[in-house]
This record gives sequence, C-alpha cells and structure tokens, in this order.
Amino acid sequence: MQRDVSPLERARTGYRPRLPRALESTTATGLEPGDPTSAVRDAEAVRDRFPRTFGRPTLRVGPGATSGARALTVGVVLSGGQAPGGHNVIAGLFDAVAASGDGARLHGFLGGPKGVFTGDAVVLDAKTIERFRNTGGFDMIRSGRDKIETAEQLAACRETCTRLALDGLVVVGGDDSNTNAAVLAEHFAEHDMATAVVGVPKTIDGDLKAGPVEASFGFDTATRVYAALVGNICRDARSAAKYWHFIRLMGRSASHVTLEVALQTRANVTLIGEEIREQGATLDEITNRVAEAVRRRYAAGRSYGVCLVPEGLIEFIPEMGRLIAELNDILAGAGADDPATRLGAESRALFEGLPPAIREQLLLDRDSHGNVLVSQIDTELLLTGKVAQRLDEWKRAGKFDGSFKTQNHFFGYEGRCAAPTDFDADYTYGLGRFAAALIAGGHSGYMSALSGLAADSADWTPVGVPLTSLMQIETRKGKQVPVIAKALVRTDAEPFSTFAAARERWALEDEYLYPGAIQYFGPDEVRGARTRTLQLESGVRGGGS
Ligand code: FBP
Repeated sequence: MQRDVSPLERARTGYRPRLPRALESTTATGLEPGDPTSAVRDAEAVRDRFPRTFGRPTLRVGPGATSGARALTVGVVLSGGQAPGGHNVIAGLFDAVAASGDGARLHGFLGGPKGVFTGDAVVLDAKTIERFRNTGGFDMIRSGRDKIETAEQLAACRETCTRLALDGLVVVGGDDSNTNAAVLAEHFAEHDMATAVVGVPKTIDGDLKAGPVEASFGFDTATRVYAALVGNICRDARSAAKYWHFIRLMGRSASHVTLEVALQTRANVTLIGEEIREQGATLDEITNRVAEAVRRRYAAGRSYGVCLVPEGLIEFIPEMGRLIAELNDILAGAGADDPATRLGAESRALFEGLPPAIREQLLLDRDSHGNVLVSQIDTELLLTGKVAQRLDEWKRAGKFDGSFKTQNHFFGYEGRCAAPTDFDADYTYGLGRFAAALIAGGHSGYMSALSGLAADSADWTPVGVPLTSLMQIETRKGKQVPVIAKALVRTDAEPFSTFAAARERWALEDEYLYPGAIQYFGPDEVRGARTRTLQLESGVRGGGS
C-alpha cells in the first residue's frame, strides 16, 4: 500500500540534486592518481597494520580519462547515527550503478554492518529509490552500530560479498565506521577479493573532516534544525524574561555542532569542550564562569538567558575525562562487579561526589567501539545544579540577590532525520555518484569526497581519499589501535576565533539571531546558505546565517 506523505515530502521528492560538472559522465569517469599519501600521525604503525592499502595516492577526475564502464553490482550499508542525506547517497549510487549497464544491481544491507556479516540484504529497485529521494532518515535500509572486528565476522563479510559478486561495498558512516571500512578493505586485499570498499563521510557531529574531506554530510541540516529551535528559545527567553535555558546539543566528542549553533544564534553563553580541555578548566571553574554570566546579566536587568552545552563537555573537563577513561578501561575488562571500587583515589572521590543519576549514566554500557554514551548523560542538569548552588553561596555572601529559574533541553534526535537541505541533498547525491566511479575504477580503501564546498555545487571537485591517510593510533578498549582521527574544534581556527571575539558582547547584550526553519523553496541565498563553520573555514567572512 502506498504510504501517505506530507505535501512537503511530496514536493521535495521532485527535487533534482545538482551534480558537480566533473561527475556528469557517471561511472565512465576516469581517475588520475596524485602523490602517495601517509597518515595523519603514527605513519609507521598505521603502515604495519595496513601493509596492502597504506600509502595509496589521492585520485581526481582526469581530463578525458575513462575507466571503461561495465555493469556494476554494488552493496551499500548505512552505519552509526542517522544523518540527513543518507537516502540521497543511495539514490546517487543507484543512478550511477543503473547507468553502468544492463544487469547492474544495488544491494542494500539491512540494519547496519551486521547486515553485511549476516548477509541480510535486499535488492534496491527504482520504485523504492523514488520514494526516498531527498527524504531524511535511514529507514530505507536502517542503520546499526555493530562493528566488524572478529575473524569470523570478517570471513562472513567476505563470504557475503563473494556470494553477491559485489564489485563494491559502500560504507556510509562516521570515523569509527570508516575505520571499519579500512579494515575491511585491507582484509579483502589480503584475500585477493574483487570487491572494492569505499567509505562516505557521514555524521551530524561534523568531526569527520581532514584535507579534501571538508565536511561530513548531515551537519548542515542538523545544525539548521537546532539553530532554528535555539533561536526560538532565545526569543522566548527574551519575551518571558524569567528563565535561563540550558541546552545540551549533540555532537559526541566534538563541539562543532554547538559552535555552529552559537554562530547562527548568538546565544548568551556557549561552552566549547575543546577550549575547556586546553585551559584545563575544572568543573568548579566552569560553574563560576556560567554563574558570573548569570550575575552580570541580572545586574544589567536581564534575569534570563540561553546557555549552550556540547553533549561531550563532560569528557573535556580534565578530571572528568580522566575518570571516564579509567571507567572505559575498567568496563572493557572482564568481571568488573563494582567498577567504582577499581578507580584510582582521585577519580573515585570525584565519582562519589557526583549526583547519583550522573554516576549511573557514567556506568552505562559503552558502544561497540568502547565509547561512553555521552548522549545519555544529563550534563546540562549537572551544570544547572552546580550553578544554582554557586549562586546560593553568592546570595549568602551578599554578592547576588537575583533569581535563577531554569529550563533544560537536549537537542539531538530532533535534527538527525530532518529532510536534507539543498546543500546536503546535493552533497550526498554527488558523494553517492562518485563512490560508484571509485568502484568502477576498482579503487578500494578510499573515501568518496567532494571539495570546494563553499562554492557552487557545480564547481565541487571529486577526490578519492585513501582511508589510511586519515588515520592515527589511539587507545580503544585499553588497546592501541589505528583509527580515523576525529577532527575536533580548533581554537586557533576562524570559526572559534569569530565566536571568541564576540562572546563577551553576546553574553551581556541580547544580540540574538533567529535563523527560522529550513527553507526548501525560495531565494538561493536562503536555501543554499552554507554553515558558518564551512564559510569561515573556507575564508568567507561576514554576515549572519
Ligand atoms: P555518528 O557518529 O554515528 O554519526 O552518531 C552521531 C550521534 O548522533 C552523536 O551525536 C550522538 O552522541 C550519538 O550519535 C547518539 O547515539 P545513538 O543514536 O546510538 O543514541
């Protein structure tokens, strides 16, 4: 039965994503190698782990070169958290695969990486793809957070790809999932498999970027959803003039989402985890900073405000970060009945001083990559509790005589499945098309990337980026392993400096911007605006969003 769709969804499925000129010839695109690559850091150790796929050159579309099109059979898997545009990666891939010749086929693995090792897949046909063009969500084939790591799982993936005679497997995921893709590419190379493994950079967190990979898809749409909501809250705060709103924003171990939303809305106080780590600021110091902003605004006649908190803040506070790292190692080991008893003295004292709810949340199961689930930790509540305590102390000392009434929010899931903006719709469609070109050329262990994203989409440059070139060694589950490096907010880069130069003013005055809802129709400069982060990183200054 045909499902009912909203008028917007119906209108939006008719949108035709704009392709970079370089990709107009679909899979017949020939690719030319650049210089060999290394790794972000720890090159020798990364080479040892990836002897067959390390050091490959980047690939760019060459003038007139063709790769010799043949009918392709490809599999695609969506991995990790949802991000707007996933369906368009599949649509771009589908169109390129379908154009490669009669008998071409696209398999969609169901429920994330587990679908690959259990061989759970469906053939994606034109009718299915049509229904999902330009829609948000990953519900076409769903996602999952399983990791492909054991020898059995790797062998099962090999078996699946051989059985389906895949020319390529496209892994759409974040840093951890693309690390998985690199492992799979190396394993397939070791076994002389014909399946090329290609990654696509996905995550609303915005922390999968390096060199030619300028942004992960989904960041644009998700931050616009959050900014619209935060803008509305800023206006409510100013209208009612009685609440401080504390808003935790998704982004896991990076504060890009929070920084972007601050730049789009000019909320009064924004905490950036990376700066806090650099400063070595303690929870007590952070509490003082926020309480001081409350006190100063009250003195200026404003007993309201908006404070943005990155969900990963807790890991950036040095003493909390140490505590979480210790807990991660303890929980990764077997038979920890009461993990708190195994903490070192300093961490144990800190742990015991935390509110019971936070203690429980810190002990929740880790994800399959060994990460703490920061989305489950109510950091904004921890902070409002501490700030309220501090203001009470100041009241008793005669330093503050105002009121501090709070509202707490957590924005994350609200933005991950929104219909992609024009930017994300175009970007993801192009990434899917280019992934097919990499497969047609037999290039395994590559990430599909489009560069020059601040420019018009017709001018974007496709680049094949070796996955190993994005790697470094990190400790995971107590072991040293090569992983794709997370790009954190850089306090010496333009997006942060722009924010830092204005934050004193934003804290005291009401300079709020109200970005409003995402526009899918209307003037180009509204529909096609780039995030402030992308603009500032690309050297475009000035203007609000
Ligand atoms: P990815 O890194 O997999 O894209 O996930 C992003 C994210 O939305 C984080 O911002 C958040 O902490 C996490 O997923 C939540 O995970 P879950 O969906 O499993 O609750």
